[in-house]
This record gives sequence, structure tokens and C-alpha cells, in this order.
Amino acid sequence: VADATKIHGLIIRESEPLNLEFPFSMLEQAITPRHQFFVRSHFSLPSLTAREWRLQVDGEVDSPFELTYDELRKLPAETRPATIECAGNGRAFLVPKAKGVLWGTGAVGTAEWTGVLLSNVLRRAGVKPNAIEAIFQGADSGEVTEEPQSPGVIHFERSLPLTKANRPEVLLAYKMNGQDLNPEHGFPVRLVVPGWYGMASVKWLNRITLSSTPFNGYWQSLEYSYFQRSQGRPSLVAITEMPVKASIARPAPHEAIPAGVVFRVFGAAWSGKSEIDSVEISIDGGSEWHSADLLGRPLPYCWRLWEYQWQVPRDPGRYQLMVRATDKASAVQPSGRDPDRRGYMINHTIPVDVEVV
Ligand SMILES: Nc1nc2c(c(=O)[nH]1)N[C@H]1C(S)=C(S)[C@@H](COP(=O)(O)O)O[C@H]1N2
Ligand SMILES: [Mo]
Repeated sequence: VADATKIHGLIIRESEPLNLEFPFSMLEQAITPRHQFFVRSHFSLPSLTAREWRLQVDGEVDSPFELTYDELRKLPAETRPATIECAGNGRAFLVPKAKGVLWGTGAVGTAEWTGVLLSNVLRRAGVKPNAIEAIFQGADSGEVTEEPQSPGVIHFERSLPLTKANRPEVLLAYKMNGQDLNPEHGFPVRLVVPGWYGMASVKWLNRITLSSTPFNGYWQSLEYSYFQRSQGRPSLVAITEMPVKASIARPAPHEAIPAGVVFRVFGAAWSGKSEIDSVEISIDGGSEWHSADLLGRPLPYCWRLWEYQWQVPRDPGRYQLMVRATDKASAVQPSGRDPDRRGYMINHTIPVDVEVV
């Protein structure tokens, strides 16, 4: 069990259950070191051992089976980087205030995940033709006593449509940045669903059930869902893909910047749908936009770091920095909040005020 007093470098949003935020102004490199990767948990960390752990695969399959940790680790493995962002990242900036953990900008990180393709394990079970979804169960459980209350004790569970579950980027991961997963990030095995918000990447995974009907569990109907409008009619749907977003790491909010210098504005941009096409910066509240430079090269399902050399004015005073990203699917980061998204999917521009001194 993690001891919150031993956690350095992360902001403690909640110690039980454990919710830790990456101080986003510390962003340096594309891969987030494991000890700086945010932690999001809804229940107490389960205590699992590699020796006792089993992955059960059942439901609409020809041959239900169980895998041990050693068996899973003997299967062909892939390593790939992916950005994971919590759907509630940025909630602290919402007006009116939304319920839930009040994340700043740092409930997001990018790691290199190693594991087995989910599609390999599903193939081995022989998915029946009537199956449409796979439901993933975490070993953690509890009762949610505040509104909306859970129906007694429940597990953390989410489903994926088989079209996503069978995609080659979806992994049953047991390593993060080359090291075995630690308890906070889902030891022994977690699902990693690149492109989707973090709630899909079920940690402490111990069961996969194939289902012929849509799953409407607590964590994708009452929570982690939003209103989508069809012909003007709002309907609750589960949160899936991350829309395009850029965040400013530096300057930090209210940072003092000397007048007349060239300041390196720096941050990250990501989109679950496609590559980042451009990142633009405004220093006058959104009238004029300047292109930032995209750094490194694009990697699928990963954020792209960017920078902009800002010629800081000679006049002291308060300035407002804004960023907006566009992806190759032509989606542009919105400037304002969409209330249909409830307390989730916060990708609109969040201005950063700085003092030129
Ligand atoms: N079993 C389980 N899996 C879970 C969660 C959880 O509470 N229990 N939280 C989810 C949410 S909401 C997010 S954002 C990610 C966060 O992953 P991390 O803690 O490794 O950063 O894990 C997801 N997987
Ligand atoms: Mo999340």
C-alpha cells in the first residue's frame, strides 16, 4: 500500500483513495518518469501478488480460461508509448464548480507500456459471433456512499466495444517505462487503451467478460458519461476518445517574467483521434495567434511537446497566454466550456496569467 508521506514530487489531491497529480509545470520530456505519473483511484489499492493473481476470461466465448502471471509474461509482448489523461483533468478550472477530484492540469502523463495484445488473449478464448463488448473488471472494490450512490459494493469496471478491443494498440500491460508496474499503476496487470481517456485503462485487471449486450455499469453510465446531442435530444453516453488539447507547462500561472527577454513558452498537445497538426499561442487574449514549433516527431497516441519563443514586451504588467491545438482530423481545441460534458472532457483553452516585471 502506498504511503502518501513517501510520495515526492506529486501533488496529493486525496490520500485515501490515492489521487496524485503531476505538477504540470515540471514537464521536461515526452516520457513521464514513473514516480511523476499521476495516480487516479476510486477505491483503496487492492493488495495483489503475482503468484496468486489470475486473469479470468469468460462470458460469450467458446473456451473460458484462466491465465497466471507467468503464463501472460511468456506470451509475445509489445512495447509502445501512450498518453493517458484522466477525463476529469482540469476540473479545478470549471465554473460553476463540478463535483469530483479537483485536478489542475497534471492528471495526464505519457509512459512506455509493455504487454500482450488484448486481441491475442481474446482470440485464444474464441469470441462468439454474438459478442459485442468486452467488460474489464479491476480487483479493487467498494461502496460509493455520496451521490450518485453505487448499488452496494461494486468493482471498478468498464467495457470496450470489440472494434476497439481488437485494435493493435490495446495492451494487457505489466510494465511501465521498462519496470514492472507498481501497485499505484495497476500491478500486476492493467489494460492500456491508447487514444481513450484514462478510465478505460482498467488497473489491477482480473477478469474479462465477453457480452452480447451493451454494458451500462456505474463507471460508464452514472460516472464517466456525458450528454451527446442527436437531433437536439441529449442522451447520456460513455466517455471514450480524448479530443484535441494543448496545455501550457511554462510559464507557470502567475510566474514573474523579466520585461524584454525572450521566454520559452513550453507545453504538450495531444489528441486521441489523430496526430497534432499545429499549436498556436496568443498573448493578447485570443486576438492574434502565433505558430509554436512542434518538437521531436509524432508518435501514435502520444502527446507532442511544443515550444514558442516569446519576445516579452518591455511594458510591465499582467499578460494572458493562451494555447490552442489543431489535429490532423481538423478538430480545433475549443475556446469555451461545453456544459453537456458535465465534469469531464475538459479540453477548452485554459488561459495562463503571468506578471511581466
Ligand atoms: N481498477 C481500476 N482501474 C482504474 C481506475 C480505478 O479506480 N480502478 N481509475 C481509472 C482512471 S479514472 C484513470 S484516469 C486511470 C489512471 O491511471 P493511473 O493511476 O495509472 O494514472 O486508471 C483507470 N483505471
Ligand atoms: Mo480518470
